[in-house]
Amino acid sequence: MIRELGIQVERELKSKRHLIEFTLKGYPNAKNIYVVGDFSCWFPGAFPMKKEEKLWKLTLPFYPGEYRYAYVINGYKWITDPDNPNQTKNQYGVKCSTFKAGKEILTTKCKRNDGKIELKGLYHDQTWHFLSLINRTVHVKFRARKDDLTDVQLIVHSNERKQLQLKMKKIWKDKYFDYYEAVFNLSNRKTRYFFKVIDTEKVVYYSANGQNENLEKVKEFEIDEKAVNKFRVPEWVKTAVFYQIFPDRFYNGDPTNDPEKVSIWGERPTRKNFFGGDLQGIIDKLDYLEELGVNAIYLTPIFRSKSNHKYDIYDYYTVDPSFGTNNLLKKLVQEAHKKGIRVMLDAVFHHTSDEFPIFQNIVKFGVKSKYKDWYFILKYPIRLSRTYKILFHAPLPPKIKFYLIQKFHPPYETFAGVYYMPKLNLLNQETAKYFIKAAEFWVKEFKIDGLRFDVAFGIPLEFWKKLRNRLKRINPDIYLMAEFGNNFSDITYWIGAESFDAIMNYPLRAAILDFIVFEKIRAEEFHQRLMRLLTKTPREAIFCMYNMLGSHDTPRLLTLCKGDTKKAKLAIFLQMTLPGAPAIYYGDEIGMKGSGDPDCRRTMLWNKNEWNMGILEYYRKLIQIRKRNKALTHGKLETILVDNEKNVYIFKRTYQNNEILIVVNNGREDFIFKMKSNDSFEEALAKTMFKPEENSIRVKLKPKTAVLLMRSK
Ligand SMILES: [Ca+2]
Ligand SMILES: [Ca+2]
Repeated sequence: MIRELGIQVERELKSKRHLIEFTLKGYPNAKNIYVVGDFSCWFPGAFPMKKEEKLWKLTLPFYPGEYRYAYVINGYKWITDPDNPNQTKNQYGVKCSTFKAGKEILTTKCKRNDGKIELKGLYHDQTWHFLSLINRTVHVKFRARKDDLTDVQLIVHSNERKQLQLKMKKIWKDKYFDYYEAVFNLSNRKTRYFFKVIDTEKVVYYSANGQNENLEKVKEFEIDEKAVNKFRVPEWVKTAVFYQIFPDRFYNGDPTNDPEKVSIWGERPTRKNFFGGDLQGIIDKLDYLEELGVNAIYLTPIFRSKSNHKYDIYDYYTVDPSFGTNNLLKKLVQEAHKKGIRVMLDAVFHHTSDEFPIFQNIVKFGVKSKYKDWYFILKYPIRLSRTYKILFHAPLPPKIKFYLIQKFHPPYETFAGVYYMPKLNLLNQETAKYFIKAAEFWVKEFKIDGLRFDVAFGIPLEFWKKLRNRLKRINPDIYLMAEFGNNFSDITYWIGAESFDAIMNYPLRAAILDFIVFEKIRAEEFHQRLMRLLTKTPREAIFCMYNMLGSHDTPRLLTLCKGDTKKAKLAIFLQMTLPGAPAIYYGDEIGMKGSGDPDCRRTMLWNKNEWNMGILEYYRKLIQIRKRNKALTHGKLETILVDNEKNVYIFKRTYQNNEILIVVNNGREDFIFKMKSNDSFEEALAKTMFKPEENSIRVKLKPKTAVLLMRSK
């Protein structure tokens, strides 16, 4: 059952969210029941319900809107809410339930130009959703019902005499609301503000005490710098260009540490084979990375594990011997730092290997093990059924296999039904302590710069909050980045002062691929999806999102482009020019191919004759352009033109007096870009000059190409 309990008010930041209570009857013997939904990547784990007598319960705060959800029993059995008749399907085509938070706000009909204003729809608070303060620049957002208003103005006071009146710009709309934004610089005086909300003749004021028609009753919002500044992200990430390495496949720098049976470098990867790549190999190739221009590397897991991917760790304190030693990891970090290259490791805290000694203790001692609460054991003794074993090894299509494995699952919760990855119970204090210590050990001992958290969306936020506090205390500059497994999920809970600095930006990847590579959406929808992301991401985090076009879990870019380098280049172009830190999956820079896992994990090509030099040069150039222009790393984005018919998207990135105009022709025809100007412009990639003729600049773009235009001095 779903019930709205009321409004949760957070006084300091003036936020009001609707408290939604989820309840479920029955299932007296369940170990865990999770709420999953749009807000948790549909993955069980982050939101466990609590059993209260005969009911399972959980209450979560939401902004008004429509949300989809389901329940997952013991991590495997998916059910819709039996007491809620409102059902739909999620993006995976699976049945789910749906609810509206703040229903009374969503149901009224609104019209622009009718002289009426839907008061309940007006909203602003001082959380990152609506207010951010970076380097004395204040970004203010305001929300109103969709298509209700003719104008919104932001009135800013810094002292009695001076008043700023700013017209707010509409930046995005969703199904129910319009979102407006204005930007101003903070003065040294105490700054106060409120909103003037207009529909033709009707004027209403929105301030800290809500809506008022009477200006005298307005109680202004005040900017408390300390409260607003709670969410801080590491500055270095803004200028980072990441390079993701799957260590077994990058370079074999030390054949003496190879696993027993290694395949020949260049053979096709299987789920089980090894190739002997290692940390020495990465040290040996640091010059290559430096030359490419990357200044941060992200290594998939490197601690002791039996698999080639090492996402099933059995010793969190020791580098896997086939990769090297702890001392070699220290050396790698030192050598990388000498070149100005940061190092990010992969933290796998959602599950361990089934060979992790503590799990083995439970296997041995069963319910008597003192560690039994470290995992979610559904049945003792721990044994895999015959059916499960047969299914697990059967060569079935992945979707069918996944379905069957969930049905005949192991007697404990796992990652996606994989028996050798038992899921950890991080709400158990001892367990949480153990893994926080492991993370602290890496940060302190190895001086790493970042951590990427595997299956972050499957772990309760309470754990992440603790971990964040502890790690940021050791190194305030540590980058904490979450894997995010769903292209359309709401990131609200997953970025901010109580969770992560940023996420692996699969949603942006999906938008770029759908627009450029698959041509499933056109310029208008690409723009909408980009604006949704930029509106829903904390301003602070926008410039340090991990923007990738591929990873060890996806087919490679060039393969998705079916070898069309024009498409690949245009996708790379957007990755390098949109806000956020671009991340290259090893080998993509030389045009490596590979379909889904394990084929996307082929060995790196080191024979230059096999490299796609065109793509490599293109990456190098764009990286250099990024490095020279703060507009691309720190600058705001402004959409200039969305031409759906021609499929052209034009935007501008600006930081102080650094301004870059970016024209993307994703159409099938040539596009002539014309702009009034008396100045000359230089195209940064080809270094072509465009001089004004009859007071205007004219640039011709071939299909599937883009340009970066900068005013020439
Ligand atoms: Ca209206
Ligand atoms: Ca080796």
